[in-house]
Amino acid sequence: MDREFNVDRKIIHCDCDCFYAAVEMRDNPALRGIPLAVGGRADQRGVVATCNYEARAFGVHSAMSTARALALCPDLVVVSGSMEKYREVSARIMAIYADYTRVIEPLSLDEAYLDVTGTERCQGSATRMAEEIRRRVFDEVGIRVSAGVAPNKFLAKIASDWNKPDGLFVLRPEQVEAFVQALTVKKLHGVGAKTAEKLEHMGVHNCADLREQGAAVLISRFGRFGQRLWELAWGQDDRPVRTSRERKSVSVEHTYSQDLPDLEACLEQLPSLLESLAGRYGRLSRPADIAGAVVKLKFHDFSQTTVEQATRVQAALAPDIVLYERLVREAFGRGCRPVRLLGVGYRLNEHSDSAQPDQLALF
Ligand code: DCP
Ligand code: MG
Repeated sequence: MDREFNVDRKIIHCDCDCFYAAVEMRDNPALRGIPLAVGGRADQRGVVATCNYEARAFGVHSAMSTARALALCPDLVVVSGSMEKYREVSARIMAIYADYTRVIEPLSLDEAYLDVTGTERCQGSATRMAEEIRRRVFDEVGIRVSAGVAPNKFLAKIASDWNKPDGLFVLRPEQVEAFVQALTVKKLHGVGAKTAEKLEHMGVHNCADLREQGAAVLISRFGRFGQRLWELAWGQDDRPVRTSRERKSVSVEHTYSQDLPDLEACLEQLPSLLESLAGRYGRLSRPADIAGAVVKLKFHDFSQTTVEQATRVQAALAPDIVLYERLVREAFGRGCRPVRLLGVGYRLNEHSDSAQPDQLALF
């Protein structure tokens, strides 16, 4: 039993290269080899959902306004996307993954973890499985997938990004230690620009530096996240690949660098939060019915409150701003103090696959 427990897992993380753009280039040869973005129109305050690598060379990236993207790259071709098509392509790719394991955790349309620990295909070699998967997805679906192979999810995800695009990176258990020590903290999940800067000030650049700080210091500086940092610094991540990832909610939250002083300031932040929420909802790997609207609010003293209201929305064209304003008012009224974090979300129906994806006006 103990031996079983200690067995190294074999996790593959697969992530398609510039997914929406790749689908568009696959279907229209005229779009290949030129800078291409999928997104909304500049004259409608649209944003870039993604762009191909030719466009990235100009500094264009996801979530940038299309107007800004065109300023950086005047020859950029912008096409509106089709979520329906991307869902269909995604399903075909996931079906290939299913030939290798039943333990698949999709994270979005173009990204999934596979636990192939017990798989006998390819003589049990996860590296060969990843190679075969990459080849098959290209031959059978026409899309390039980058893959990472490692003993846990955290490392597999970093690995798939390592040689992107069209790359494979394998981290064998015996290579993990050296790799993690040299790994820059910027690659750690949850370490954004702000945390990276804080760590930089502490003289921490890579995971070896993190270890030197010790768990106590990290926890005192970063709270619960410090504990997580400590684990990551040692390359540890025991999270299982969760198969039936029935999502119960989808949400977006933001911690403000300066507290929002009053209710008005909170309400002002709503439109941009709701826009992100709509984007995130649209990218769920499976369509899901919305059962409720949720607002979370953390006051400057870290006390926190959540308000939820059931709604019967089937598929959201856009989040109902009036409803969210009411929820924010109610949440704020419980504390009437400056606010450091504001979050908005949907509660999802657990057993639903009936939402009409094409009703989602993402672009
Ligand atoms: N997406 C989006 N808005 C964002 C980020 C992503 O609509 N802010 C969509 C478009 C992407 C898809 O999700 O094609 C997958 O997201 P990824 O982050 O995996 O980005 P790409 O697959 O486009 O590029 P990469 O090659 O970096 O994986
Ligand atoms: Mg991708």
